[in-house]
Amino acid sequence: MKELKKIVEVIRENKSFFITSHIRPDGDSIGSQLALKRILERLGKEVIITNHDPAPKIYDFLPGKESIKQELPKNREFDVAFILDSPELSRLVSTAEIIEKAKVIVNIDHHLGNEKFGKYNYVDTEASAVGEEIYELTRVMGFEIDREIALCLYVGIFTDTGSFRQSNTTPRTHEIVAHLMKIGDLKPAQITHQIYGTQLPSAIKLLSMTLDTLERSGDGRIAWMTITDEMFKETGTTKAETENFINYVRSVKGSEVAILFTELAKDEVKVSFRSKSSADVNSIAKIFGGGGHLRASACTIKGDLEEAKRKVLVEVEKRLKKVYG
Ligand SMILES: [Mn+2]
Repeated sequence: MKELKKIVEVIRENKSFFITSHIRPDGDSIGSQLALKRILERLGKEVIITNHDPAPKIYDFLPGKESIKQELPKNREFDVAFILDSPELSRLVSTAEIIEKAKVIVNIDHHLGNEKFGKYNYVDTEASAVGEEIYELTRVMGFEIDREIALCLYVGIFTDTGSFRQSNTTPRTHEIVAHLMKIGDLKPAQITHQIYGTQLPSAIKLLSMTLDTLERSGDGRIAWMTITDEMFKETGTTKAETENFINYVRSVKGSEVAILFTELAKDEVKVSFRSKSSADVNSIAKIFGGGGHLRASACTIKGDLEEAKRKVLVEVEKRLKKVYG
């Protein structure tokens, strides 16, 4: 609360703002950045959003999305840089250099192990999404949310909670969402359709190929699927189209840890984890330089795909042994 009040002061006292978030942005990073931009603009501030990667096409319906740039503005300084949904600066990649060009850094995040790199750090690991935190910020500011902001925040919370199915969904999440729905006259069925009902046939082809790779450990507690670089090439798809794939692994009966291995490039493997039990996948991802939340985390491993899989599976086995003996 104290930190939030400080951030409100920072907003009041400054004029130019830069907003960024992590590589391969998801619904929460896009939604919360656009909501914050609109809040600041309505207060008469100058705002620029830059991300390392473009936003997935499924978020094209979000108001202001076309304003998100990939190139850092040249020869520019900002009063304040907001860094959203990113536990560490290295996750920003190309936009990290903004740190040297802004007088004040504000860090708003909900990941475990956030490095508190800002002058002000609003890090709430109980928040389901940064969308929730931006909502709380507007409450402290006494700022009236409009339809566009409500939609952006809703999408952030909706996607980061896995459509309100994951364990990070709290009573507060539903209170906030109920309020957003009322203010924005939001239609959940329509939004769900826009995010999950507009897949290109090529993405479905990739999904079908990916489902075919399902493997399980002997006891069935670990389930995993693999997407190779070859599969992306064959279907003409990109990583942006795989956001929902991990949920298919998660849905396998008896699986307690679900893993999706994605070959991002030759010798670069992204590993996404979901846990349905008490197995803490944040600590597993941490072994490989990643992190996230207790039941949802990720890391990127440099090296051969098969080698990465073997290493990860050994660690997951070890963790599960600790839980079950
Ligand atoms: Mn998030």
